[in-house]
Amino acid sequence: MQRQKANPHMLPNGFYYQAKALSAQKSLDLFYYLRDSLTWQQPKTTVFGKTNPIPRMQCFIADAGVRYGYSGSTLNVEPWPDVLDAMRQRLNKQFDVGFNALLVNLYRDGNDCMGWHADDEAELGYEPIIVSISLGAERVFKIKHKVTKEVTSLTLHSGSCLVMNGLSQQQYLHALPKQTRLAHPRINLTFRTIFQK
Ligand SMILES: O=C(O)CCC(=O)C(=O)O
Repeated sequence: MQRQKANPHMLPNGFYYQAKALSAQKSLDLFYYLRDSLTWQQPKTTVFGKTNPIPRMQCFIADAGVRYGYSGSTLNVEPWPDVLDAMRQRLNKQFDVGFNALLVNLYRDGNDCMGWHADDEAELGYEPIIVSISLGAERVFKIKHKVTKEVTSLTLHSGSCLVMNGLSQQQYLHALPKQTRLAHPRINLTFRTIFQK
């Protein structure tokens, strides 16, 4: 398997990275506000017949009536806090989309992680646009081509914005691996459009 460290300007097709989408102070303020005010859940998933809590905390925020089945569990839906509603409205204008949902992940330290997956659920549509904002500790994000298995690594900085669109979910998997020596927490916001069945 080939590996390469990404130049953020040379990411695989469908991935775009902006390191400083939010200022350092705004990112920090938002991190603490969300950590302390959101209602966090730790859903369970079943893999190969074994049921375990996922290795991170989550909060799913969405418009009324929007549901999201995620790895076999349905998340409770929380209303939009003003600060995140304002952010989604800015992003809706910037990307000319209509985000109606936001999945928030809290990685308490480097033991929390997300395994290889693609956000390719039918309710996200064929070529979804997902905007991912990082707050707090820097983490390594990995992108793997489904056929060639080539892996690209990208460091996600606090205040950064990663956009995944086009065929990114069809052609690639992505993951946030453990970094066991990391003691600091991180919050990730992924704005999505969910089409109800
Ligand atoms: O925390 C991250 O940056 C990864 C989030 C992610 O992969 C997802 O929400 O699908």
